[in-house]
Amino acid sequence: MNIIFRLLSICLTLLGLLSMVTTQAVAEISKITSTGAPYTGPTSMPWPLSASLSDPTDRYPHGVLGRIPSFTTLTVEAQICEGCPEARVSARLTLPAPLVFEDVAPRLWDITGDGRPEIVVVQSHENLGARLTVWTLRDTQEEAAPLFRMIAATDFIGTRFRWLAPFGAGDFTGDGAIEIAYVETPHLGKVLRLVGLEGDRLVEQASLAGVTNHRIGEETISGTVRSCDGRTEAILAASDWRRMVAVHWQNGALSSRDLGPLRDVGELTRNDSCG
Ligand SMILES: [Ca+2]
Repeated sequence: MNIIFRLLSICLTLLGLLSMVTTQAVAEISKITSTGAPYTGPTSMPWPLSASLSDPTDRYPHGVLGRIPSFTTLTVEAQICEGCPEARVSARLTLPAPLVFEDVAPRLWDITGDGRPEIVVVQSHENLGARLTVWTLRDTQEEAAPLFRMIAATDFIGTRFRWLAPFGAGDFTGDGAIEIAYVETPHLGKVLRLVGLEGDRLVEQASLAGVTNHRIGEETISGTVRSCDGRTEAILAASDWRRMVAVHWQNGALSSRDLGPLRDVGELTRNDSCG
């Protein structure tokens, strides 16, 4: 009898340890499942094709995105390698509390500069508000390997119900590295921030106050990053939404110029031709 109790106790302890490991791991990784025949070619770095959010939750009821709720699941469809006609895979990542995805949609942007897209998405913490995260899919050669990896993130803003709105990426500072552009607290502080990859962090390279790209209830994020005469610039609304401005890097800082009255919010996204 005593031996049975001991065995039971050992089993329960092992189960407990296993569930702790699983809970910790779920935030960062997710198993990839193949929907086609196994790919046996020379390369197996997944190439992201599309990304979406699903599994709405009401545990972070911020509600600034109109009918778009917070989500717990990120799904990325990918090819096993660039140009492979088949062997598509679908990777899913589900966030545990206190984290959610709070975004209009994930973006496929190349942040590392190697041509392969990363996944850029806003994540929010129930007590600390939003942060920007960048994800990649890992090599699938390791059998049943977890495939999502967060390669970098900003700090959380630090306060519940504070959000940020990414709208583009490009080499603003001319050093060859890519910066992601977002407006932090577009309804309150209205600060443009450019962040670049430094190790496993997104580090601020420049900022400018007095611009914005989202109003409470809108289900899209406005603003454009464009390249004109070799110069990368951001098109945004002035903080009062009456003027349109272009922001570019000049003499070691961000500088803005007026582009005229803003009649329609759609102009901020359509304005991707130079002039
Ligand atoms: Ca890349």
